[in-house]
Amino acid sequence: MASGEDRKVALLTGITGQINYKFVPIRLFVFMCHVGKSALYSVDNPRNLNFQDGSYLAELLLGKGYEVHGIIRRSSSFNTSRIDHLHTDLYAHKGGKMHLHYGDMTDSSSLVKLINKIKPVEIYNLAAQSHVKVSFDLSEYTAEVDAVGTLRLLDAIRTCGLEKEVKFYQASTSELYGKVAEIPQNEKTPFYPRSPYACAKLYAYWIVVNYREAYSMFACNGILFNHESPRRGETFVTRKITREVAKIHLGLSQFLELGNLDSKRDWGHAKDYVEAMWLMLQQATPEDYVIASGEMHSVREFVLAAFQHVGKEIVWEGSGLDEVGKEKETGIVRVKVNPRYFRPTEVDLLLGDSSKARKKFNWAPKVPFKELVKDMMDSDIALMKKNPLA
Ligand code: NDP
Ligand code: GDR
Repeated sequence: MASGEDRKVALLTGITGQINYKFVPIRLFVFMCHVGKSALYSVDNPRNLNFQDGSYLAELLLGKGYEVHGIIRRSSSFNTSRIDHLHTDLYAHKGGKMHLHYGDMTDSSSLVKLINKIKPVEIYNLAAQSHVKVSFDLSEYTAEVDAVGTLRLLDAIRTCGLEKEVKFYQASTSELYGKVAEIPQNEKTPFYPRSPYACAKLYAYWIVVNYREAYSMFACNGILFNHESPRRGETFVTRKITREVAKIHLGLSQFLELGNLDSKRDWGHAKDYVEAMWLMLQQATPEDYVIASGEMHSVREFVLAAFQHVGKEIVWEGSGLDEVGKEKETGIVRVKVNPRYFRPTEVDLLLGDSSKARKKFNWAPKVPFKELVKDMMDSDIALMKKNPLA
């Protein structure tokens, strides 16, 4: 094995999150490591085309010469042809530098075995049950994966005796701020989680801080605000909107149903945000950083921008559950409110202040809001044209 200095091996959990299509439809959970340059990550749900952060991060690392290892979950509907493609496509693998392994955040022994075998120098923990609304239904499972899973991974590093070698990235979240105490939110803003998901991520945040202090581990929390892309999961609000508006534009659907139109988010592009993950692990000392665009928009504004992209102007009528969005020109109802999408406790607004990251490692988002909407709309229109049943 090459010395720690020359190795570039990354292990990624959550590698099937927002993955690249050309990479193959796989969600990656990534642990990261690097031999000569290698990384390990975990990929789940190979059947699914929407793999966000893991896919973009894997691309970035492969481009930097890493050996990337991704962890994937076993699924009953495993699509072997897609996995075969992932394993055989030299372009996707950049000359065989990408490797997929079965593992799971709920299975300590799989984590220990993989870390011991791969000996990564960087580990990116992106794996999570990441849907806020679903976490109210699957609260125990969410804690198992998002909270205890993070502890398992940190302990697996220690079990392998690699706590002084490995740099660890934790996918923390703006959801930690929840019921916000101040605007904008930075690294010093107090947390007030508002969902089982956010509570689980709060545990993960603090266990990362604790292991950093207790065992001098190089472990960082990236407190990332919402980031989206054409690879975003279909049940998150931005992608749900762009998919449905694309269908309406092509005459494949009449309207879309949403929950709270007034919640506000700080939305950026996932591609920009994975770069910040990597940059955090290249600093001299391990610290926690907010990553955000610094711009806030409501769900309602996202809807308007998506329709505007296909030349439709929406006007709002009524209020509460009776509110609808009508196409100005024709009067056709295009948006309805459905209470099934409301959450028991909502996060009303999030706006990040990422000046620490901007100062410390010169990070800045490149894709503004309008361009993000355009990227997602163009991609979904192309997707629906190719496969109207997608
Ligand atoms: P996704 O939901 O798209 O991806 C989550 C990944 O975790 C998938 O690959 C999923 O695999 C995997 N996973 C879920 N459960 C397990 C498990 N038990 N064992 C192993 N892997 C598992 O999320 P994103 O890519 O959008 O986000 C990546 C991470 O960043 C998540 O931790 C999320 O909570 C966090 N985050 C995301 C933000 C965002 O705006 N996107 C903002 C802040 C934080 P499978 O495909 O099999 O389900
Ligand atoms: P969020 O993202 O909860 O911020 O978590 P999501 O896109 O699910 O919701 C954003 C806001 O939109 C409102 N909303 C709807 N949401 C969904 N999913 N579906 C709807 O129909 C709908 N209508 C309105 C929501 O109530 C909410 O206010 C995401 C995830 O990626 C987390 O893992 C991550 O930690 C945070 O972003 C930062």
